[in-house]
Amino acid sequence: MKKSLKAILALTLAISVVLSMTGCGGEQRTQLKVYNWGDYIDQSVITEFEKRYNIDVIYDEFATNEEMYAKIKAGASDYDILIPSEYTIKRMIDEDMLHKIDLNNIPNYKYIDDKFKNLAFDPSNEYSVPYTWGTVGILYNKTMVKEPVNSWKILWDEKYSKQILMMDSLRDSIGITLKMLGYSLNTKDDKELNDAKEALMKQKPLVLAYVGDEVKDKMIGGEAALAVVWSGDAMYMKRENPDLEYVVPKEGSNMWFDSVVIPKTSQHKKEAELFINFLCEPEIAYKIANYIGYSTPNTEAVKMLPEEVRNDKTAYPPDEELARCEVFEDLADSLVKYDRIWTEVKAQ
Ligand code: N2P
Repeated sequence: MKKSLKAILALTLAISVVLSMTGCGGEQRTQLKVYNWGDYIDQSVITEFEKRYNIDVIYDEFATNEEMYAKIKAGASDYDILIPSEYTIKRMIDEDMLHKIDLNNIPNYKYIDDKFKNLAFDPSNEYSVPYTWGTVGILYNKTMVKEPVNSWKILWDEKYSKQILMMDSLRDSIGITLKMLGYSLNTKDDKELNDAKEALMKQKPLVLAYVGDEVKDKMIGGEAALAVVWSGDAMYMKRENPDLEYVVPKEGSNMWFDSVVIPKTSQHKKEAELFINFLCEPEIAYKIANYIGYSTPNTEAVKMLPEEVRNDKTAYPPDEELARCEVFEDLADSLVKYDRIWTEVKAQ
């Protein structure tokens, strides 16, 4: 055999080995790239989706809306699915960053409670499908805090110095401070924002840490007395440590909605819609809600939850408590004011 022919044969063999190893050439599996909050799904449902539809899911996590938005805006990612909160969804709609979702491909959308449809951030339900919802509140350890907890002001009480955990999330931490002061958590007013900044600066020496998902281990382990948390995480922590209790303070708080969207970076819109429909399947929505602790907007999934969960006011609060809450709005150009405050508070 001539040398060159041998070389060609060897090369052909090498290419076919590589192709068979990567699964190319034959049945290539689609990869669906999902970008979601940390601790925000039951991984077993991902495995179930991959098996059922012969699709590989690449799953990444973020800690805040701002982190997720910056990554998508930078343009180097190719995610197919994101699960942001309402104010970030609004911003992404306005900036033409999202695909419209064809609800004809989401037959399980019928299980989503009407209460979670036609909300201000996506008034015609064109871009988002509800995933979870909840509130922001104070989680406290009843063995360390003996007085009644009903006001954000307790997070400024020197008695609890270095026993307070704040959220490392600018909208949430500035938002609850604005509520403590009696202002709207969507304010763009310079004086009100300055008052909030001063309050956060004053609070800083009392704060043990500004935390993300680590709040769960810390509060379950009794490392702090009080923490600002999301209701779903509160459900999870209360289950792990019965000394913990959750309250939405009397001054009011934030009610939020996290929904599934398809960014324009997606090359797999059909599979992304298949995934969204899968998430809306009652059994799947139930599994997720039961595992992560967050409230589900899926009417059938709620019915499957244990009675003590369905009746727990932390996850399913009474209407009068929600009436005290405000939903975050996209701040557009005024976001830089919040950004500056947060950088200053953290840097001090
Ligand atoms: C889960 C974060 C939930 C976000 N770790 C609440 N909007």
